[in-house]
Amino acid sequence: MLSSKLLTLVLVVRPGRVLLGMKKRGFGVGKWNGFGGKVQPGESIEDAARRELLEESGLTVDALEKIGNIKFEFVGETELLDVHIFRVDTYNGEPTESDEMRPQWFECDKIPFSQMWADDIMWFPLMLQKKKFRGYFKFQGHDVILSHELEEVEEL
Ligand code: 8OG
Repeated sequence: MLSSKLLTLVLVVRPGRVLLGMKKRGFGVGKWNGFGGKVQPGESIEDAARRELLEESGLTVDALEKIGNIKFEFVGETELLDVHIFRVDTYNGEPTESDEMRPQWFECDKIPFSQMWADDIMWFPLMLQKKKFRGYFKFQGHDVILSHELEEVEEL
């Protein structure tokens, strides 16, 4: 049976632009991504999202909107990643490089999907349109999607 691990992912959006970070180490190294990581024991998912956003980008936020939930299976691994995705439109502070991430703004029509997780190109358009979604992706290694489901939902 598959166990699952809770993770967060925060996308910071300004009109026409999205903030991504180049992952400098660990899981997903070399890919542009939002900010996030593992939920710690005793921590709420939203608190974990705020903490990781601050640690990795230097930004603080008032309101986080939950916009997606995607579960990832990696063939041969027993742990499912249960990623809770938030969108942020208002923040405090200036994006600052951390040990883990180098932040950079991208125009929404120049998002570097070829240097991102392969699933992102499928759900970023929904996220940018503020549509909520649920998904399931089955990966072979870190680059190949064997199967997936993705649906827009009213509520998460
Ligand atoms: O703590 P760690 O860096 O290992 O957390 C992994 C981060 O990567 C976390 O924010 C969730 C995120 N993430 C995945 N899979 C995918 C994916 O397929 N696409 C994107 N955009 N992010 C992902 O774990």
